Amino acid sequence: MKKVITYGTFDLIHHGHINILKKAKELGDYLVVGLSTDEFNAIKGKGAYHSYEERKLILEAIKYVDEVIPEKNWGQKVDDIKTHNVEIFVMGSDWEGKFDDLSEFCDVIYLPRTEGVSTTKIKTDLYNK
Ligand code: C2G
Repeated sequence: MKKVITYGTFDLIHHGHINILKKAKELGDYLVVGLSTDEFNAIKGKGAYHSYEERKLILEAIKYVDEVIPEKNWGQKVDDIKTHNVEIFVMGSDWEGKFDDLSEFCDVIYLPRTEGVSTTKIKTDLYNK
């Protein structure tokens, strides 16, 4: 079984998130998502509208997602890759190059971001309606 992992906040799930989850799953047989906890989001400087538990429930309902684990810090990725026997690490192209050090442990693949959508844009557009 080829296991894939990706990480993120996945707040206010939109088609950009679905696209990368779909493409990540297509690279293997099993997709693990490292979901940023509320505490880690604070460290990332990202406030999420939905709580970790709510974002986890939504992700687990997505057919491409096989398992959700908490992302608590920047440094856990190597342990996660080893613990979960991950062969492929995937992130959107906005992270291009940032995780190349993980190539010692698994394949590192950056996939094109979906243009024109982001959680921030959704919030802004709704606010300005
Ligand atoms: N994404 C995308 N297209 C968009 C928006 C997001 O492909 N229009 C991708 C991002 O590139 C990322 C994933 O969706 O791979 C999740 O995005 P966020 O929830 O914004 O996650 P982020 O804040 O980038 O956190 O340790 C890594 C971090 O946890 C990543």
